[in-house]
Amino acid sequence: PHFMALPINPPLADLASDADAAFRQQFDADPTLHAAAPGRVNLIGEHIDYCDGFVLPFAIERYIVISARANGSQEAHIGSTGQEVVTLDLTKRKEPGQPKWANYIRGVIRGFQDRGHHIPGFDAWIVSSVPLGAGLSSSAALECAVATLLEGLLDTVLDTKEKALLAQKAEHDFAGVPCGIMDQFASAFGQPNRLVLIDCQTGEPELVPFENPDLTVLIANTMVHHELSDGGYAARRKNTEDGLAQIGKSSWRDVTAADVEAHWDAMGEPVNRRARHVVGEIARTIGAAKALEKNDFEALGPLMAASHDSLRDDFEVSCKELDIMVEIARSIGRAGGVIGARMTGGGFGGSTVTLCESGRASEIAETLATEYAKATGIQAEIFASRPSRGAHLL
Ligand code: GAF
Repeated sequence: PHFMALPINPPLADLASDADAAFRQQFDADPTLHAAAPGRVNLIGEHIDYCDGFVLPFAIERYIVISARANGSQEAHIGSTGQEVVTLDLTKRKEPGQPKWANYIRGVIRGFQDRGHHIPGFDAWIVSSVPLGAGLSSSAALECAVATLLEGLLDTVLDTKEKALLAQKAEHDFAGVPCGIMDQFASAFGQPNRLVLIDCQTGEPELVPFENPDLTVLIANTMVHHELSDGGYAARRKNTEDGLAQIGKSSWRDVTAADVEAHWDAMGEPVNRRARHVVGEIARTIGAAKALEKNDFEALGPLMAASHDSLRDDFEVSCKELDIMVEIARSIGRAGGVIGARMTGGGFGGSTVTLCESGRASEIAETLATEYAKATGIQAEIFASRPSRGAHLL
């Protein structure tokens, strides 16, 4: 049988030439700098990066690419497909403003300004193959791409961790999302054939091999727009802080399932269920990293399933469409080549991640798309990605 081919992830060179063409059109000059940074998918470890947990994302073959050139002025002119060109006065310390999409850029510029850098004027054009609002960290990709561009403009190189933290601060202070470190770390540290296992207590990433060609990671965008700045994310984070305070420990890493039980009534609804998610998900992520190391897929699948169920029932960040997509993957099952499936990223819409056998990947993608369309009337966007290289200058 023939199945629909999975879409090809646009090569970086193609994105760069698209950005160059738009840049020339807009600015009537040739760009001299190119910065790229990827989105990410998370295999497991959700909503625990801000709880000192472990997370297991990787950088995907979907990028934001920026073509740019110094313009000899004190202004940045930045364009992107479908947006008005934004002008930023670089003599001023950047503050959040309008239009909102430029806040990621303002926030990163501010991070460099706070480190004593004077940013020279530049023109830039941004293109993206990271689906927007799909829970695949297009915002972290933009932050890391801008930070990389500024490194190029200033002829300086930040330590990778510092760059990721600068990008995270931009997200906090300029986009209003109190995110953890997962997305910016994945976008900054990603490498081909490597997962970015992050110990969020120490803030140290470990690059873990993920090379088995028989494994494919499918990403299914439910097309339900995910928005983290509307309060749901911040509310979850607050729940976990309240839970930890009730339990009376200084880190979730020291909290056991028995501690959660013992403080169940005192924590009350919904904090107790949030706490159960955190403790369970930390254990599952450690288990999943070990299972992957041993190619133990029989152990991995149930961990991914339990992660999804916990995010749906206890953490309440899934949605009907994510649940449907995951259910379809589950019903294909191990016999049909699916190893595991779950929602990925912050939730409230966005994407699922399905780990499957490569030989069955197109067939599985087709079933996911067809059954999802039948159930919801929505045409999902499904693609595969190998782990890819983090932010860099081209
Ligand atoms: C979003 C956040 F940005 C991350 O820091 C992480 O908390 C994730 O949601 C949930 O795991 O992507």
